[in-house]
Amino acid sequence: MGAGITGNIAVLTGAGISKESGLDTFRDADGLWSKVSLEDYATPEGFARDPVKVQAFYNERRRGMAGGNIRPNAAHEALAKLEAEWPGEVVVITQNIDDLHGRAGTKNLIHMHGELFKVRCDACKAVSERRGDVAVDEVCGECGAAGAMRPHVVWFGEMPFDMDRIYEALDACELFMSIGTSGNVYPAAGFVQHVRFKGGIHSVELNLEPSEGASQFAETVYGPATEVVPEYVERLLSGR
Ligand code: BJW
Repeated sequence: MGAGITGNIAVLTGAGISKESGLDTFRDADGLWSKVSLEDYATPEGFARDPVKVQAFYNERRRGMAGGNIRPNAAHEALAKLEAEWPGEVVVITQNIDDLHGRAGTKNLIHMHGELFKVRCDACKAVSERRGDVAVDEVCGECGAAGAMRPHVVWFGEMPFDMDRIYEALDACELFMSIGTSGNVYPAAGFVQHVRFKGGIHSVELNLEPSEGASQFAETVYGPATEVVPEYVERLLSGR
């Protein structure tokens, strides 16, 4: 149980927290990787082979998210409430590229796998906001390079963002919560081991089912995120 915890909290989230908002996970039976190949759509090599196909995939996901039907759910809202009311620091480290934590009100937020609503120029590395489609031959507004724009996301083989800040937050926390992630993808999958080895940090997994790393957590709670996350947050805030 989280009772007795008063210090900082580090929260890792994955696709499962956004599932009940209407977004696909990756590795569930109906997940994205059951529909498209991750080698083709989530690697720099796949992008180099067929940029038209990969840009179209991200354009479609961007349009879906911008459409107005995808909203933060009770789990995103509970984490924003935790940050607002908790006496210590709460940092949310999300693997998700959606904007649902931010829209729910989370401010101390790290998008370790990037953001769907941002694009990056591979030539000058400038990052810019983007709600609409990216054209394959688009010219960068910063440096003028043509055809160098890409989604500002982290593909396999690329370094996730803000790793120094993430390990600082993990080292400084008293509670590590992992929510809605299957524990298949590193380095995020290794965070629970990191806090275990450090010692003195309570860890809890909140997921629909046991993840790959479930046995490494001190506590596990299984159920839909919209139920288990608000309940767990209320317990923390009431000190139970
Ligand atoms: C619910 C729910 C509900 C459902 N309520 N729960 C061999 C060994 C070890 C590592 C490697 C290796 N070979 C290569 C690597 C490294 C590689 C890796 O991990 N590969 C593995 C496949 C083995 N990793 C990388 O390349 C990363 N970079 C890297 O390692 O750099 C070097 C480095 C070294 C040291 C330190 C730092 C860096 C980059 C990984 C990039 C991942 N990119 C993607 C795509 C992002 C863009 C996009 O979205 O299109 O990120 S892949 C995809 O997987 C996405 C996700 O963020 C990520 C994780 O998925 P997630 O969130 O866990 O989703 P699912 O679907 O797997 O799970 C959902 C869970 O929710 C399930 O458990 C459900 O049960 C649950 N759920 N409904 C609660 N309602």
